[in-house]
Amino acid sequence: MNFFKNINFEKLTDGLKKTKERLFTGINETLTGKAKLDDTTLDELEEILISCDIGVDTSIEIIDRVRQNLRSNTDRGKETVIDTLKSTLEEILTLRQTSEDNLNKIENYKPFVILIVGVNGAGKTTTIGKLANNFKKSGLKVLIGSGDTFRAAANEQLDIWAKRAGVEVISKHSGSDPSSVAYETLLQAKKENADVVLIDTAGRLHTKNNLMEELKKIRKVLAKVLEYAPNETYLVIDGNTGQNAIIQTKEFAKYTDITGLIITKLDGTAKGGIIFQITKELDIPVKYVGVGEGIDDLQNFDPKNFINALFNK
Ligand SMILES: Nc1nc2c(ncn2[C@@H]2O[C@H](COP(=O)(O)OP(=O)(O)OP(=O)(O)O)[C@@H](O)[C@H]2O)c(=O)[nH]1
Ligand SMILES: [Mg+2]
Repeated sequence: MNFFKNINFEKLTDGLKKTKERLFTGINETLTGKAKLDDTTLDELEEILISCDIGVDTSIEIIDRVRQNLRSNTDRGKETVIDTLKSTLEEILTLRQTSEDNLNKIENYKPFVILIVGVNGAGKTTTIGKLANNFKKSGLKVLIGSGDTFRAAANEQLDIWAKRAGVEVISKHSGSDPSSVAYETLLQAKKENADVVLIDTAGRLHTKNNLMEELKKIRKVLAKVLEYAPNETYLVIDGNTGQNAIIQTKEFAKYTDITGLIITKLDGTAKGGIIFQITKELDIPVKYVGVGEGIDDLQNFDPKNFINALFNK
């Protein structure tokens, strides 16, 4: 089956506008009118990378590789430098991408279960609405479990997204045990023969042990109904988080096996370079990127496309 992949180059370019302005415009201006590529220019490029939150170590490594790659090249003009930089950046974004596409796995499990976790306000609920919409476009039957029983308005917010996507939600009154919502959602999904289950969870600080332990319980309960569940656990990270994104991911990974990352709100930040640091430092693939608040604004992450959008003139 050919699943719908949300890849829209124009929207991605538009969504990454702020980071692009800082990165591409900065690089372009630095290289314009330079007769030769000297160390000062390379240092300036490094500064630009760092200013986009690519991280000091990663930025130094990128510029070192560019320097190396250009050493044997007689053409060190602006276009060549930009092309070298682009391919080096793409190499980094491709580091954690596996050839196995999670979409293809969906056909082998019924239902395919995705647990969504992350700190408060990262964009979990919004992302679930967008994911539901994307899966629905593939003709899949989607069921959402409203596992955020902590915040009073959580059910309502999820209901609105589910309506937009045209899918069903299983919820309980606030204060219920989130594990019991997860349990009932899976039972219902089996009964209704659903293809994909998305489980929302309450935002939790990675430093709060009891809340992190709760995630373990949710997973245990899911596995009671379907021994393979969850198939995926996605950690949602706000693209504005900066360095803390690395710490958050490491902490969540201690409690639950994180199989993929979703970086949201890239449209609101000039520091979208965090995605390079994340792929460099963490052995977890980025699966999706959020580039807006609309239902169509969650795109499948594709390194080449991402780089081209960042360098699109
Ligand atoms: N611009 C933009 N805003 C986003 C994106 N993703 C989420 N948001 C906004 O971020 C805010 C928080 O989103 P939620 O989905 O409620 O976040 P959450 O992680 O579920 O929050 P809690 O359940 O309270 O922990 C909302 O105002 C969303 O519209 C995105 O990709 N771009
Ligand atoms: Mg939420």
